Amino acid sequence: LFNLKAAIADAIPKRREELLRIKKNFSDVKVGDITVGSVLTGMRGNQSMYWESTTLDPNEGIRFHGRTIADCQKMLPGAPEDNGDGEFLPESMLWLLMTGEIPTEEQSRQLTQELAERGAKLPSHTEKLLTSLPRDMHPMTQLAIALASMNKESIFAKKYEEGSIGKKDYWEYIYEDVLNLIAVLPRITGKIYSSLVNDGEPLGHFNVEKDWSYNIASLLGMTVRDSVNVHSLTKERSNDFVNLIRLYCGIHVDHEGGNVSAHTTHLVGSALSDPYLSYSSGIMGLAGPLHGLAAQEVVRFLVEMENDVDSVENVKQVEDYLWKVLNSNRVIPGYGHAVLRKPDPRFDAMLNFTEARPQEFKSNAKVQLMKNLSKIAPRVLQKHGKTKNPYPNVDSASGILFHHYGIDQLLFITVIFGCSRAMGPLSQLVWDRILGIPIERPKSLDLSSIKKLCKI
Ligand code: CMX
Repeated sequence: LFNLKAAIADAIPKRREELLRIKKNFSDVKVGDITVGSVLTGMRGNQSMYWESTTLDPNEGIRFHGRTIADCQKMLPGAPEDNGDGEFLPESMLWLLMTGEIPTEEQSRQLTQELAERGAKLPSHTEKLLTSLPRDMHPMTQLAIALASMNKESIFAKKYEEGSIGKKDYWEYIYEDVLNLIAVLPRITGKIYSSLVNDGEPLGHFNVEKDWSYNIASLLGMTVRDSVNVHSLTKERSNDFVNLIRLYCGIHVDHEGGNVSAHTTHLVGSALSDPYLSYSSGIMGLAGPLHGLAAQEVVRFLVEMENDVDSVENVKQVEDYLWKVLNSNRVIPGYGHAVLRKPDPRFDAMLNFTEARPQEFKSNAKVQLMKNLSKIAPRVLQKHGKTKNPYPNVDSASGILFHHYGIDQLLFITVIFGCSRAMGPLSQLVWDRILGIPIERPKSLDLSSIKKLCKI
């Protein structure tokens, strides 16, 4: 089974049968209690969504079909040219998310090639639309617009409109849209970035022989072979950047179902909006500063703080800076989490990337500040006494590493997050349709119903 679609088709009967059996025999089993507290505080702790591929343990962090980041780094295939030395490919992760199985080298290679072929061209209307957008429109808004415009390409939407498909077949067309959407993300990303820094002129070439992350890097002008080479990276640094994209995109794919971008994609998709509309909505959620936009906010924060302190080693000044932020009722971006209660293992993975390259990062004061902060900020936040999790989340490390290699358009950074996050929620969308998960429609409560429940 070299082809991803065939591998999914192979997994379907057992999964459908399992879910059906549980639905039929165990629907009355209680999952937990919903309290007035959870109704009034963003549904915290309310276990009420089905999610196929990832789960988040408050203490241990994310697992992808039960596998930790370290497991994935050991098991998932990387790019053939790296001979086992590079990071695993996000394509390998996509296979794992979709099938629950670790792909073979051949399967990973085949999926890489399939995505490159599907992504070679951006629809001309989307390209034109992106060209026409104001240069100072936020890059995340541009991404959401580009994705929504591709609804015109949706195979699922066309088939549905024709009335030619039955419920059991929906997934096949959703799958086609999902793969086409993921495939075209390097092109959209490159186009948005070139508008910001190169007057819309391409910064690099799309290479059908190469993997998805390589093409993102190339279209950002960061590879030696295929780019116009605006950043003038050496071959070694360029390879490192490609591997940074692979690592970043490999581990940001999903964080179980309840986070804003994943939940939004799933919710909008449950109305049978096609994957382009669904993920465009997810991107709009990712663009919020308490969620994905924290990636951008952290870089801005580090840049500003570095300017403000005499030295990034000056613990007292860094603490004072943090207190100034907290006392003005702002959050410390990159810290805290709604579910996690320990340091984010995705943060550790990003940190390990820098620690494997001490020469590269040792003279970057902002990277040093990011590392120092991960020790100082938890103490300050604990003293502040509000945050349930005072530790760094993934966003506290990631953006500054892109910045280090020359991606200095701060507002752009979350777009790379948007490339990665497509993989988890859109894999779920395929399985939502396979399993016939119905339209999502929780019940809301008004104040008088809550008062009645509280007997007040
Ligand atoms: N700095 C300052 N205060 C913080 C804080 C932080 N980093 N994290 C939480 N708090 C505050 C909350 O604002 C809340 O204050 P109020 O009681 O005044 O409303 C209080 O501590 C309790 O919050 P919590 O239960 O610990 O956290 P929530 O589940 O409400 O929020 C999150 C989670 C991530 C939104 C919050 O920690 C935050 O704002 N962090 C900074 C932004 C950030 O890094 N977001 C990225 C998260 C990862 C991602 O989704 O990409």
